[in-house]
Amino acid sequence: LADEAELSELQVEEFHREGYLFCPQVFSPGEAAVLLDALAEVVENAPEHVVRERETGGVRMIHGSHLHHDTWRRLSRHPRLVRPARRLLGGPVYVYQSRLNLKEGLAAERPAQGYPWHQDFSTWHLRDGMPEPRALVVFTFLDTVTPANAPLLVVPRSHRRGIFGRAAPAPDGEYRQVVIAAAELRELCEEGGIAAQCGPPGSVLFMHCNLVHGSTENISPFRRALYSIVFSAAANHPTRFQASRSYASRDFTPVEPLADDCLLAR
Ligand SMILES: O=C(O)CCC(=O)C(=O)O
Repeated sequence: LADEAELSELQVEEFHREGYLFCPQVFSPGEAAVLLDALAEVVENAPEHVVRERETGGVRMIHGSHLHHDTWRRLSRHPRLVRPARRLLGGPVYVYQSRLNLKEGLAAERPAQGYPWHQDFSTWHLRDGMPEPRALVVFTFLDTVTPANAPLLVVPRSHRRGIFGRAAPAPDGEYRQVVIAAAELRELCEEGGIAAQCGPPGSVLFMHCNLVHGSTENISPFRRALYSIVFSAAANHPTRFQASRSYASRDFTPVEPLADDCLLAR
């Protein structure tokens, strides 16, 4: 990212054209170390909003850590995330959701599972009544991500055609996911390809909420942890409230960015 957490015109264009923007090492090694400590804390004191791996019982996903853990709260207000999110969404934003996606490395016979191809907005729209796809997912890389440890796979430019597919229960039972049918996927990938999102810790991926994405199981011995924060345009808030507060926010107050050194200064 350029100075002062501002995206360049070219980066903004790239996001709107491709549906995502990858920015390497937005956070320094020192800041990434603070995030790793926070990861260990939330996994150790896993609150009730934990989704576990079906096969191994290991932690797969934790929702809403920004609501009760200071480091994740600071990350969700970090100027290097909030200012680009405002720019890309064209105004004030609130935090709709956050999740830690863990994907442990292989420790026994069973690997951490992948995610079928889907779009995030479909769930928020169908279940929570979020009106418009004016939201984005900001993934902060906590570990080094390589082609070997099951990176996030995105289909460039697939965000432009609205919601695809059919409703299907999520494998973890936690939320309704709309999985993309094989024929649609082929067409989308023949046009846009598939881009694996790899990079060092502290890198950040800004992803449009209608971009088709997924990932495979992690058969490497290396963990692949990401922290994702969903920012939505301020006026674009849900109209149904059946999801728990840790999953979908009911606080639509626009976030104000903290100071640039907020992860290090305590
Ligand atoms: O962590 C991953 O590989 C995919 C996560 C994902 O698709 C999601 O959280 O919507």
